Amino acid sequence: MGGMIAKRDSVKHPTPVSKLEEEMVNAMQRRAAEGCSMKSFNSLILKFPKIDENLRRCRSIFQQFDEDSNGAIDQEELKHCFLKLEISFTEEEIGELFDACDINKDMGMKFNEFIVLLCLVYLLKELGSVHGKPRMGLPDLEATFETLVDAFVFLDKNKDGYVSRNEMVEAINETVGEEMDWDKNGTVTFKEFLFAFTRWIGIKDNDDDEDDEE
Ligand SMILES: [Ca+2]
Ligand SMILES: [Ca+2]
Ligand SMILES: [Ca+2]
Repeated sequence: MGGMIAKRDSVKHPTPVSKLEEEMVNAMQRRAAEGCSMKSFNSLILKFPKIDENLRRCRSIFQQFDEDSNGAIDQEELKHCFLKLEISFTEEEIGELFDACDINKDMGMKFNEFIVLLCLVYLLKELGSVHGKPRMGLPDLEATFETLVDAFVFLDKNKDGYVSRNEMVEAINETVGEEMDWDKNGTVTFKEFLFAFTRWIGIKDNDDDEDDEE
């Protein structure tokens, strides 16, 4: 068990199961050291519509790289994809990324797996590029990835590069406590729930006279 200082989480530090996971954890810890601009779980939820829109738009990128249009990007197609985006990976790194993101193990990147893969690339290729500048030439998508990385850093309270179940529960507790329970009496009524929901999907209190596009 060992004499570790008491942490917020009682669980032991997970050990990375692969080199890729270790790189991901290191990248997240670096990002955590730089700080996080997300202030609440609620502010993340407020961004869901935008995230949704940008990720869906990514389908045309997917189709472009699915050269034989069979609905999946294979390893050869992925190599061409990185070439086109001017992202340099070794053969071995491409293989690792592919394996890690081929979640259903059918030897192809389906659209959802491809999104995961691109976001990992975004995270891992941060070193050696200027912070905040597009590094894949896909500014909208990269802004979305940045939000997702930021969200993860926000959730990872003890900054170990993993979001534990406790950290997730803590974030939800804060959201329920501070964002949904308006009268702070410890419970959320259906009315409060609905009200929070309108905010989450982006409906503001003055939606009618709003002409500024974000
Ligand atoms: Ca294909
Ligand atoms: Ca797959
Ligand atoms: Ca953590």
